[in-house]
Amino acid sequence: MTDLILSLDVTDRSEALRIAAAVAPEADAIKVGYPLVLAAGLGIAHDLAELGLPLIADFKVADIPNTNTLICEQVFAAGFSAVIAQGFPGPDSVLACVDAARAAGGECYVVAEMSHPGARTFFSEGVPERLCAIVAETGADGIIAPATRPERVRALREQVGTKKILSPGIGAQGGDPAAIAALVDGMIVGRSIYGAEDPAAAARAYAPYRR
Ligand code: NUP
Repeated sequence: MTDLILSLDVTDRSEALRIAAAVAPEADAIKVGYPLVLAAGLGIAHDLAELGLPLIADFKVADIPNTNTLICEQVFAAGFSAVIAQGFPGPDSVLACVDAARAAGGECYVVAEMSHPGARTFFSEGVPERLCAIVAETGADGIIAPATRPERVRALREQVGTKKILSPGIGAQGGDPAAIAALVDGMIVGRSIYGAEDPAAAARAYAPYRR
């Protein structure tokens, strides 16, 4: 049993606010990324924060430490409560995100392994495990791991222990909530909720797997 995190990847401001308000009672957090922020502006974060749910910035921050700090300061000032960073730039870059999160009372998650088919090209051969080591070293709050590959989530759980695992790839990418919910702390679901005719009803379908 786990949290349900709405991935709000729509590119129309009023549609985003309408879907978020409808789904909020059925969800535990909202994740926003480049599609919505580039379309509607960073100010959308303040509007969404009013719904009272944690707000995760999926910007996959992946720069030098100083730039990561500057990015994350803007993220938290905008009203987000957590940020997602890439781990491959190395521990100092991740630590910059973790420090900025801590300074704002927020959280930082690191992508350990991505959910799409092509992710196998570079997120392989021990790399995800090394990224989990960076999570431990920097004190990040947890990882992003693929719902499309539950066996990999199981392996990465051994690496991160009680740190949180948030897992995208359920629904549109083929991941099955029944197979993944018990392994993770958060199910990240986008298209199969926001793309449904009745997003609130689509979100309610995940209720049996929620904490
Ligand atoms: O490995 C990842 N896979 C993934 O799908 C890491 C991510 N952050 N995501 C994001 O999760 C992706 O960018 C999208 O915002 C969401 C999944 O959406 P959907 O496939 O449920 O529509």
